[in-house]
Amino acid sequence: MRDILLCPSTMCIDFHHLDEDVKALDEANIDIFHNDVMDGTFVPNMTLGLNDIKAIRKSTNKLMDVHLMIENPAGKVDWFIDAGADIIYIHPESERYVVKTLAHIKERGKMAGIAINPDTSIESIEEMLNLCDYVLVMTVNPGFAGQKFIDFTKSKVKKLAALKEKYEFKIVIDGACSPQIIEELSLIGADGFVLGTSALFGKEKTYKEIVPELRRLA
Ligand code: S6P
Ligand code: MG
Repeated sequence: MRDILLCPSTMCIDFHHLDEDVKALDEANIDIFHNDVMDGTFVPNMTLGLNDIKAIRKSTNKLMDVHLMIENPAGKVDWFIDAGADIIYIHPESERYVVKTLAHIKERGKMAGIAINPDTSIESIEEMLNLCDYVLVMTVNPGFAGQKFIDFTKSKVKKLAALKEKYEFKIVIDGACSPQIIEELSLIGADGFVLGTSALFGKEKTYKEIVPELRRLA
């Protein structure tokens, strides 16, 4: 069994009982809370904001990432670091000076990651891997939970897996991570999975029952 990172997507929580659910996920032994931030421009949706991130931070001491799906995130990463994020993902498609922003995140003592859309080739981001602790591979077009897995993105995971040793980063998969996808992609080098409606939320079973079942798939 390989160790995998299980990262529940907080936009899939019913915010009527946010504190209760974050604590239940924490107790179910998940690894990283995945927080989706959207601006309605880079992606056609809006989800969490700074107040939500701060509220989640108060409910858990686990690692928290923020996945910034916003135009020009450079000037805004500090807001999310100050709100309690440990890992910040930016999209190279959204930013002119990606390397400068990644370096800034690391200078602030946090972990940096890039999130890549299905449109983005691995070749176009290879040099940036020098500054990445994580790479988030989007296996759907970003914006919404509950979408269909885009099959050709698997080849990006394979290409990235071949670069992991050289640059020392972890690969996390975001979008339609079903139990079957977790099993398949962990075999080809994925280190972690964002969990949404495909594997964790809206199910009959409790988080405490589902999380160990997912770990056994890897
Ligand atoms: C959407 C966002 C993701 C989703 C997650 C939902 O663009 O970045 O993090 O919240 O993919 O999971 P699922 O299983 O419903 O697709
Ligand atoms: Mg995400």
